[in-house]
Amino acid sequence: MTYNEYNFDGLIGPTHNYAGLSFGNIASATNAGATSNPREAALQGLAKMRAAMALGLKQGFLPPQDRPHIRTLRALGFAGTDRRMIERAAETAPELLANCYAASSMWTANAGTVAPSPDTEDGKVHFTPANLAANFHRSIEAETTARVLRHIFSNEDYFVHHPPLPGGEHFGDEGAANHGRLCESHGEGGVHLFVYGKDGDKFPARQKQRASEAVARGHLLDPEKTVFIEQSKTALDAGAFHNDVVGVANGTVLFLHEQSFADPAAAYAEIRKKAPFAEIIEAPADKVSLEDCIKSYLFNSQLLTLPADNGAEGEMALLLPTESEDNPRVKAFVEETLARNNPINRVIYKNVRESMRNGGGPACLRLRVVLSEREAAAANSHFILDEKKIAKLEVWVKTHYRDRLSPADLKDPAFMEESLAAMDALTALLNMGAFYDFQR
Ligand code: SUG
Repeated sequence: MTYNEYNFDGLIGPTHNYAGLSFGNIASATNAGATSNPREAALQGLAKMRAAMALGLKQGFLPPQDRPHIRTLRALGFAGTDRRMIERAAETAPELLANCYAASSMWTANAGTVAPSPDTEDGKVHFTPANLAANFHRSIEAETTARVLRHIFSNEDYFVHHPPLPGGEHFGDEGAANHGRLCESHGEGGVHLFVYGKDGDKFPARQKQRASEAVARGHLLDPEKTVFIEQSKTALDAGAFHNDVVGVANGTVLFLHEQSFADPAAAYAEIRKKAPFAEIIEAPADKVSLEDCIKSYLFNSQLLTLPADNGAEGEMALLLPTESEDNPRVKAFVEETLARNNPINRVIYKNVRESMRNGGGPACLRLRVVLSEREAAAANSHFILDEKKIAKLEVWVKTHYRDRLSPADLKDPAFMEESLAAMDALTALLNMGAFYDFQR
């Protein structure tokens, strides 16, 4: 049986804006109040998906969520018609309105954690949507994310869906952004790395240890094949609000900054014991500082195993944001990594600047799902891309999206109607029925 990694990218929604909602995420804070370009954001995202497909890789997507989230506004005490609620929220609680408008479901690395079937005791693919309890605007995503994942992976013979973890911040879970899998090939049993944090001096840790443990338990992973690692507070306080800002795992390779983990020697020893094939490639701080990592998103790269017919067996490519190319120290380190004897042999720089300005790089924009051919055939094909489907999504974006959006525009009820009309058109395009809360 052949297994492939599918990257499910978030299709960026029509309300993409810069509201400065994420404490500890430096890009989000720096760009608060700036004017965004939702149209360009979505097209940049689709161009990245196309670039991965051009490498011969499998590509899927998760649809955006319905924003503004009217049901949340109602739950917060706003009443009357939808238009009236927007007006009242704009007048009395503009910050709540901004939270209900966030297009943050685009960062599907935070949609949930996935365990592929070769690793689970029951031989099924397990999904746990992230509760994203650390930030209000993100916590709104969990329920719809759960619905999306069940919609795409509906066949119970192959897929198991757990609910988001209970308990809010006590079990704060940010999904695959703090999770990696090492394996000799996608279809062989893997070793799961779960990275959690403890609050730093400046910034709070979003991923809790007991949340990581609960997800591993629910996914029926072998404790001999799981490693729980504490993130370093230095990295957290430098702005690594998710571990995928300072490291990425793929296949046999763990590619990371030397200051990622609280106790790197102990973590590497356990990784090497459980995954003897692991190759750890570290960036030393004297070549690339944490600050450089966080500005350039060097480690928020997609590390992709190229298919056998498009590269030597086991060869890997790094798909990086153009910010990494623009930083001379980071670019030099990438070139040095390519030149060294390791599986990383190719680099592709893509412009995802609209997402980067909210702290989301290439790896944030994708959820990895390893599927056998049979499992892939059981998934909803509307969400697995080919050139024709990408082109249709581009037309949809060009028809419905604005090319300028400022936080003040969110106050206009006409923008709500415009955004929800776009979502109505998308559900028709993807044959989703009355899917979103505003349609029910
Ligand atoms: O959760 N930014 C997101 C970025 C998520 C990046 N994901 C990964 N590292 N995997 C966040 O902080 C900013 C929204 C705003 O400020 O308008 C935001 O939600």
